[in-house]
Formats: sequence, structure tokens, C-alpha cells
Amino acid sequence: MPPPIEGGSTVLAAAEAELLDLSVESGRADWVHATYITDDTADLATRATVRFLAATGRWARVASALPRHGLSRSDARKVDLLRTGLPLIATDDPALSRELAATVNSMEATYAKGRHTPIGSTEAVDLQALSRILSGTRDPVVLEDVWNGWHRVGRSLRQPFARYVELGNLGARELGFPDLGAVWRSRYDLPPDDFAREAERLWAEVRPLYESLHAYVRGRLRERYGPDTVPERGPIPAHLLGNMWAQSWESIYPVVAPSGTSAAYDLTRILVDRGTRPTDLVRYAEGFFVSLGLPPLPATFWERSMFERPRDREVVCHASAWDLDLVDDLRIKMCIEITAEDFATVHHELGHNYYQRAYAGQPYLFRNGAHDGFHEAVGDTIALSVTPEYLVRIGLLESSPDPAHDVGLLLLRALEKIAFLPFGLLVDRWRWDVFSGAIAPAEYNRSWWELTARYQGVAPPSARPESEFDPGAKYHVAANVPYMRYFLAHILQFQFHRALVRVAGESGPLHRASIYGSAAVGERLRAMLEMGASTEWPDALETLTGERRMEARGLLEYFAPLQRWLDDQTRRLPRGW
Ligand code: X8Z
Ligand code: ZN
Repeated sequence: MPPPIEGGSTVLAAAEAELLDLSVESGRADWVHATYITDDTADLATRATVRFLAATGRWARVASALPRHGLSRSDARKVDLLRTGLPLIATDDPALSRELAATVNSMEATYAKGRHTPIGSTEAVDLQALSRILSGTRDPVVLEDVWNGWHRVGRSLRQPFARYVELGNLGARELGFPDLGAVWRSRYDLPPDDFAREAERLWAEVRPLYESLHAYVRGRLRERYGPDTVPERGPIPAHLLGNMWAQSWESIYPVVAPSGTSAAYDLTRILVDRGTRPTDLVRYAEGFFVSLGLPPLPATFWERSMFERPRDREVVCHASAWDLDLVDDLRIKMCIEITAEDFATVHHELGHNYYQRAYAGQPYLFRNGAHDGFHEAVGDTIALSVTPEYLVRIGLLESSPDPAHDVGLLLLRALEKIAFLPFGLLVDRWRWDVFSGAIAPAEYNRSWWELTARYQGVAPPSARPESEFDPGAKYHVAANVPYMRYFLAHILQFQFHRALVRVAGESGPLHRASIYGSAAVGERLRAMLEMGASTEWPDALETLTGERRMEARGLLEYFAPLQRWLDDQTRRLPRGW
């Protein structure tokens, strides 16, 4: 037999060198397209994507043919990552590959350019403006109009989406997968079916808490909007939950907050009153990472990032974090608004940047999160430490509110995090079935709302015909970004938080504990981040938490005081839908 180990490593080294180069080229073209959408930038981005995807597919085929038994553990892992590491797989046919990449780019651009003219207005406005109305208005007629108006954007994505599903599956099948959804599920160091069960296991652990929150919120909305608008036992109308996708409900906190348990402070108000600018918001977030002993962001981050929506051109406003040279050309692209929500989101995005920077020393194929849920969880973990005491320490709050207000703070946090869980799960439950063919194009919309009803207990304001395409009104569906990562991150961030506050030597309830300023936490975090995707994720989890399984225990412990309170509040209310 030839010496396969040598051969394997040589092939992989050649693959990594070429792919690093093409990935940087394609990333730069994507950046220009996302921050300046025109037909020309779309074309350039598509060309670069096709080159990169085609090379990845070619190397995946070469590497898959290597004799597996001769590969080191690390090389075998690289072969798996070559096959499954990207959310899109090119087909062997260059024309079809090009069509696939162009379709995804154009769906993302269509989404980014979506506008609606609200009733009573003469100006067509973007998603952010519509979201502001949805979160700040309580007139159900206005809410329904805004909700309907944005969802109309999904309609034009129906045809291209169906084509993208066909083409995406084609590439997946050429690599030996049944469909693209199976590729997405196979990135978790588990057989794909086991992973689907793992997600359901985690959901079952947190579902009772979600049902309590749901029952409570439905009861309060019923008091506000009346029994004709909000049913006693059925699903909650989606347009009343303060968010376009009913995925997190923190903006209706003022509607559902019980008297006497206000959240004790309004971070949005504080930030606005102080004249905070978008870059200041990012500085706060950077300051947190620096307090852990991590280095400040490079000067180029501040020069090259996009922090605000430009007035003169179309951009993709959906927040994202980038590493353009896969070393230290870190950037975020975001249309920052001065709100508590975006305060949390900048922490989220910088979590990506600090992860990217920490694993930059790894070989190309390991420059990634342990799994994608880890990548999404890092910044959120930091944001969980934005406690009242932390805000006092950085001078945003004068004094820490009385612990009697904790139920208010926890309710606010639950509206953000617990409300999200079923949504985080259902988006890819739906896409997995779409890719597998279990859901046919003629059933796209019906099946979407069936899952929404089943998992979230939420319903559209009125019946949605099959001529609509409501999944397309969600960024990640339009832009081909897998979504299960966010569900996992919403569990993991509490597991991380629980472990790290102990490292920081904090005692007391989890929701009051902050890791701010702890060098010991910084060391622990860095050790995990630097591993990138070089080993199976349980190793990374163990490095950070000492545990090898994803567990909802941290989340349940964090919200335990709220769970007791909700159970008490909802004793006489119906549960479920
Ligand atoms: O897309 C994001 C981030 C960018 S990775 C802003 N998130 C999901 C969403 O907005 O739907 C964060 C939470 C869930
Ligand atoms: Zn993210």
C-alpha cells in the first residue's frame, strides 16, 4: 500500500491553500455586494461564490476518495468539514452552479430592498422602520397592516426559493447526501437523525417554561386587546407580539409587565438620553471583551465596518460579523439603532469577531466554531452579563435596582430568550422537510403556519393563502442561512453563563451574576475559542464548562424564580393552544 497518511495530508494542504484564497476573494465580493447592492456587485459576488463553491466541491470529492483508514484524526475531520462545512453545495455543472449562487444572492437582495407604505403614510419604508412601528404601536389595525405589508415581500421569493431548493439538493446528492437539509444536520458530530432528536430533547426540557410564558402573555394581551382579538385558549395573533416574526417579545414588555414589577430601568431610554452614537454602542461591547483580558479590536475594524444604514444606497441591514482575510480584518455590518435590543446585538456580533480572531491560528478548515451554535452563543453569553450591577459599573445606571424588581428583569429576559426557543427550532424543521421533499412547493405556506401553530402557539392575523410565501419574509430563509444554530445558542449561552460565573467566583442567583472584568473567565473563554473547529464540539464544551452534553439546566436555573412566579400568575389561566 502507498503511504496514505502522507498523501492525505498533502491533498488537504493543497485544498486548504486554494480554498483560503478563494474564500477571501469571495468574502470580499460578498462584503461589497452586501454594503452596496447593485446588479454589478451581485454579478461579481456570484462569480466569486461560484469559484469558491466549485473548488470546495472538487476538493470534497478528491478528499472523500482518500483511504479513510490512513488519515490522522485531524485529517479525517477535515475531510468531513470539506463535505459539510458550507451551507451550499455546488453542482458539477457550472451553469447550474452559477444559477444557484445567483438565485441566493438575488433572494437576499430582494429581501434587503423590501419596502411597505404603512396606512396613513405616503412613504414606503424599510424593515427597520416597519419593525419600529410593530414594536411601539398598540393599535391592532396599524399592526396588522405593517405585518401584512412586510410579509408581502416574501411573495416574490416563492419561485426562486423553489428553484434554489432543487439546485441545492442537486449538489448535495452529488456528494452522496440525500438532500441539502441532511448536509446541514450532519455538522454536529452526530448521525443526522440523532441530531434532530437531540434538538427535540432540548426543546422538551424547556417547553414547560415556554408554555407558562405563553399562557401569561396571552392572558395579558387578552386584557389589552379584548376577547375578540385574543382567544382564551388558541394561538396568539402574530402581529401583537411586537416583532415581525413573533420570535422575541421583549418590546411588548410594557404591555405585559405586571404593575409593581417594572423592569426598574429602561436601557433604551438611558442610551438615547445620553446621546449615545452607534460607535459608542460598539465601544461598550468591545470594553466588555477587553475587561476579560482579550485584545481591543484592530483599527481597521473601526475604519471598515458599516455601523449605520447609508442614505444613498441599498445594503443588507441584517446584522452580521465578518473576518475578511480570515486573520484580523474583522468587521461588523449593521444598521445600528440606539436601543436595548441593538445593545445586545452588538455584543452578539462582537462574539463572532472575537471567536474568528481566536481561531485564526488554526488551519483553514478549522477556522470555524466548534459547531455553529457555539458561534452564535459567544456574544450572547457576554450580553447575559449585562446586569444592573454591570450597568452601574460602566456608568450607565446610577444605582442598582432593588432585587424586588428581579421578576420584572427576568420577565423581560424571558420575553427575549424563552419566547425565541420554538421559533429557533421551527425554521429548520420546516426547511429540513422542504429539502427532503416531505413538504412540496404547493404546501410551503400551509406547512409553515402549521409548524408555527404547533411549536409557538402563534397564528397569522388572518388566513394566509398559498399564493403568499411567508417563510421568505425571514432573512435567513431568503439568504440561505441555517437557523438551528440560534436554537442551540439560546440553550448553550445559559450553560456557558452558568459555568463562567463560577469561574469568575460569583455567587448568588445566575440572573444577577456578571463575568465582567474576570481575567480567569477570559482565559477559559480563550482556551475554547482558540480550538475553533479542530476537535469535536463536546471537547470544546468540556474546555469551557467541564460538561460534554448540551444541557438546558443553566437556562432553567436562571429562570427558576420567574418560573415560580409565572406558575402562580397563570394558575387560573388555560395552558397550551
Ligand atoms: O441573525 C441573527 C444575528 C446575526 S448572526 C443578528 N440572529 C437571529 C435573528 O435575527 O433571527 C440573532 C438571534 C436570532
Ligand atoms: Zn450571529
